[in-house]
Amino acid sequence: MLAGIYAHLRGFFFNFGKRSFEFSTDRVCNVSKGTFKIMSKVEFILSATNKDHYPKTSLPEVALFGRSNSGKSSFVNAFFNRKKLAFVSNTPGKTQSINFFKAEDKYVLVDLPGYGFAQVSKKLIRNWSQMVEEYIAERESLVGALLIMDIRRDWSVDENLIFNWCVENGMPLVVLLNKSDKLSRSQQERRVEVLKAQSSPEIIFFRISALKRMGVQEVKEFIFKEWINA
Ligand SMILES: Nc1nc2c(ncn2[C@@H]2O[C@H](COP(=O)(O)OP(=O)(O)O)[C@@H](O)[C@H]2O)c(=O)[nH]1
Ligand SMILES: [Mg+2]
Repeated sequence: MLAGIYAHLRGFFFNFGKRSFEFSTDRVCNVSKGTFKIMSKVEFILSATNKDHYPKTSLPEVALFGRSNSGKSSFVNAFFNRKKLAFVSNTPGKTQSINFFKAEDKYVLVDLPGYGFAQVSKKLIRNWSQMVEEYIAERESLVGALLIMDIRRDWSVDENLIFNWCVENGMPLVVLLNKSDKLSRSQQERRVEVLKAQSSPEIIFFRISALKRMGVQEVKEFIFKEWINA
């Protein structure tokens, strides 16, 4: 039977119907209905609020931006196939920090603090922009940035600010249009056109659903192919 093949695949996780077997969580695979997907090995490195605390690694880094409630935490969890990895609260008023996650021992996914709380003070907004801008400008190992948005929201001055930081620092930006499950396929396509027109023709858009874990694997493959192994 299928279960017999697990023994020599150290670190693999198989899902057979409702039963699952986990081994060292090194690398995770999913076998269900004939599909076979490789998930991520992940390790939380640390949280930092300024450059003195960034981890001393030489691995390439991919930054993740997102408005609060866009599904950034859900995306991090989907990305690493975990339930509660992105545990750091984004509650307004709480100290925000930059969270570093090592992926596949090959690169680091950097979860930047969320932006766009309606009720936060000017001081918190200033803290956010200083922290994030410092990271973008100072971090030499940064190879690309992901910006996660609710597909139903328009491009705003906040997204434009992030886009401009990326342009100034020569950083490629990819936009992940999350919550695509809320729209029909044709509505999604229409939203991509609208957002392209509102932003810049240079930007690549992915339609994803962190909730349904759709499109996440494609994002990973893109990162690997274009930014890590390039
Ligand atoms: N329908 C749908 N809801 C989502 C999706 N991703 C996140 N959400 C929901 O959006 C809300 C905010 O998600 P969260 O990950 O906490 O967002 P964050 O504030 O950006 O970290 C939660 O209620 C999630 O369940 C998605 O792809 N589809
Ligand atoms: Mg969050």
